[in-house]
Amino acid sequence: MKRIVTLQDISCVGRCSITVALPILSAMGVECGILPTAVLSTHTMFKTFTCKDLSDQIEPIADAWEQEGITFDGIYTGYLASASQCRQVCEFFDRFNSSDNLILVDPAMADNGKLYPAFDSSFPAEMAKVCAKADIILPNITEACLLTGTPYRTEYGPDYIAELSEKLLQLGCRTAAITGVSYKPGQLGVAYLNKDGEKFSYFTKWCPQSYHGTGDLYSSVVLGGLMRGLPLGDALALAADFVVVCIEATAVSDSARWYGVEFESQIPKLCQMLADRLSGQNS
Ligand code: PXL
Repeated sequence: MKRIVTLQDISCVGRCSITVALPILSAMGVECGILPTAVLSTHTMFKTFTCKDLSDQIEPIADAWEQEGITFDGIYTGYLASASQCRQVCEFFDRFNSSDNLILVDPAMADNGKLYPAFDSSFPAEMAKVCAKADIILPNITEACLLTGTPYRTEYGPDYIAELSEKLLQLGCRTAAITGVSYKPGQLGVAYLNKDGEKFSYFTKWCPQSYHGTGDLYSSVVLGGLMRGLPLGDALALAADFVVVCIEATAVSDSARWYGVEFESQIPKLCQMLADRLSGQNS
């Protein structure tokens, strides 16, 4: 079984970061180690929240893992709380990266043209250094703009996404997959470009509802798919399809959008969708 480690916060309530990554990766048959970077009462979209920074734990935990000879097939980062935490994560990559493991970075810091409230305008430059070390990055369009200093647009065509992708690769990552891309009303999807010039895009239906934490759900499913041996395009498509399933399941309840999506009831479906993609690959 593949073992990954995810470096993100624990938001105790609100279905994001580690409380999404852990159950999703477990369900997909991947051992999920965690390195919690902070503990919050909820994510930062709730009006009131507490936050205990755990930056001082990153190095001793990494030291202990190194002494134990613990290795990871994948290293996955999401929301990071500060510029200095970005630097610590870069050091962690340097220590635990190897020729046959995969670094996936979800630069979770912004959406709808705006940085999350906890960050100031100097933060994207620090996150860009984390992205530089990744095999795959998964920014949404807002994050791609902030990482590359590109003006954010809500109306665009494939040329804009191609320009953003090229600029993201210039940061140093091997593959840039931009999420939340839409060229036609009613469609939403993902588009990637890699260093070899290979391109791929996949679209599913656009859902009118929007919930917190769907980016974290998306990235966790992508990594699970990759660790189970799916090609990147299949992993991105599986994740897109599963997010739609979860949004639709949530939309029938009256759960507030900041509580995230009800992925729990859909885990059997995820296992089936993964099995279908894996068997399609073998046939
Ligand atoms: O879903 C991204 C995320 C993760 N963790 C925390 C957050 C957010 C987004 O706002 O606040 C603490």
